[in-house]
Amino acid sequence: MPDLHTVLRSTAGTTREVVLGHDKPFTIIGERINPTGRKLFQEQLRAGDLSAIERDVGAQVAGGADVLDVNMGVPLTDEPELLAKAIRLVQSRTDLPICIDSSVVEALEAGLDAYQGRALVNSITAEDERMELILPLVKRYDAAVIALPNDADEIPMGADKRIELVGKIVDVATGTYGIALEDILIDPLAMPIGADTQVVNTALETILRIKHTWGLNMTLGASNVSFGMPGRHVLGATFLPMAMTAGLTSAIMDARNPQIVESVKAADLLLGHDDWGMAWIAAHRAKQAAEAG
Ligand code: THG
Repeated sequence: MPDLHTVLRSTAGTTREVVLGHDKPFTIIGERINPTGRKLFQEQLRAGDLSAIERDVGAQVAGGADVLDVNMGVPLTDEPELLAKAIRLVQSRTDLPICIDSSVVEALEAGLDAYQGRALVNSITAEDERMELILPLVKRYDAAVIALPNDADEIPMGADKRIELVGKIVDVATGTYGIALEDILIDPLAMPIGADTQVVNTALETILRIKHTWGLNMTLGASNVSFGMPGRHVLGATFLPMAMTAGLTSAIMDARNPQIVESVKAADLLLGHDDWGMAWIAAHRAKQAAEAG
C-alpha cells in the first residue's frame, strides 16, 4: 500500500508545509486555542480581547507544535466572525498551518474563507447531513478533513462499528464529493480511560484496522484519554507512542508539555521516522545549550 500524504499549508507569510504520513515524523497539533472549560478565556473572547490567543500561539510554537487547532466555541458569540478573526490573528503570529475546529458549519466556512493556505477542517461525522453540508466546502477550499466514525445515535464503543462507519465516510467523501483519500483523516475516537479501562484497547484496534484497510492518516484528541485521572502527563506520554506504533500519524494534544512532546519525538526515532536520529540529537543539543546558557 503506497503511503498517503496529507499536505497542509500556510501561505500567510513565508509558505510553510506540513506533511502527514505513515512514513513521516508524527504531526503535533496544538490543542490550546480552545475556550472549552476555560471560563476566563471565554469572558475575554466575549469582550473582544483575543490577547490570550497570542500567548497560546507562542507557548505552543515553543513547545514543538507543527499545526495549531483553533476552536472558538464560546456560547453567546458570533462564532463565524470570532473564528475568522482568531484565524487571521494566529496567521499574523505564526506560519504554522491551522486545523479549523467547529461544530458550526457557518463557522467552518468563515474560517476557511479567512485562512490563507491549505487548511484541515475539524470535523465531519458519518451522518449524511454533516457530510452533505461540510464536504462541498472541503472540496471548494481544497482542504483536508477530519472525520469521526460516529453517527446520529451515539459514539460506537466497538471497533467493528467504527470500521463500518469509516467505510461509509470513505465511500461518500471520495465517490460523491471527489475528495482524495490522502485528504481524509480519521479520528479513531479516544475516550477517557477513567470511565472504562478497555477504551484505549478499542482505539488501538481501530487504528490498526484503519491502517491496514485503507492506509489513511489519523488524528485524535489525546487529552481525552487522561481526562479526570491523576498523572495526566505520564498517561499522555505513554499512550501516544502506543498509538503511534499502531499507526496513528498525528494528535491534537498539549504541545506545551515537554514530557508528552519528548515521548512523541522518542517514538519517532524508535519507529524509524527520524533518519540518523538527527532531530533527536539536535533537540538534545539545543536543550543542553539552553541549560548551559
Ligand atoms: N477530536 C477532534 N477534535 C477535537 C477533539 C477530539 N477537538 C477538541 C478536543 N477534542 C481536543 N482539544 C482539547 C483542547 C483543550 C483541552 C482538551 C482537549 C483542555 N482540556 C482541559 C482538561 O482536559 O482538563 C480542560 C480545560 C482546562 O482546564 O484548561 O485543555 O477528540 N477531532
